[in-house]
Amino acid sequence: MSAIDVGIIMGSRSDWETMRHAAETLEALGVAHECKVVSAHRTPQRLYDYASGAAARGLKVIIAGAGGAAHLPGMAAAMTRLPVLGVPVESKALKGMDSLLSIVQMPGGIPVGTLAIGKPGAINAGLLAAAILATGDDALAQRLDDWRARQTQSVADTVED
Ligand code: RP5
Repeated sequence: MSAIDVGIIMGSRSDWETMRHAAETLEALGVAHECKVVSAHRTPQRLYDYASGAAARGLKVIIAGAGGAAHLPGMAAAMTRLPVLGVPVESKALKGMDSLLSIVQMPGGIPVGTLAIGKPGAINAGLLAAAILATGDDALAQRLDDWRARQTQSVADTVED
């Protein structure tokens, strides 16, 4: 059984600038994870092997980020019963609207939990993965509560410096 709970996959090395925010969020919460480049169209066999073997390896959640014709999260979700969280990476041509729509518009039957475009989506994918895992992990639940409390405390109630 793997000690890694969350698999972060992305369609290209160029997605890392966005997806590293998911990894950093999981790091801050003490969630064991791995990060891999897995392209649905450039490395289809790698995607098949990764997604179809994920549950047996002990992964519990997959975060998949992709840009443009972002079929990676949906293809991954088709090959595993694990929850798949999709992060639309901002594209040059259409600012990530293409990524968002191609990830969020899954036909009924194979869900992908779709987050916001870019960095906010990557951060929230990390938080949502942690929240899913925290339903069965009291220590992680406490770390997530503490993280949220620190965020609350960091918000000043004044606009003055
Ligand atoms: C997608 O194509 C990737 O997810 C990436 O967002 C986009 C562009 O990839 P590169 O041309 O930068 O490798 O597969």
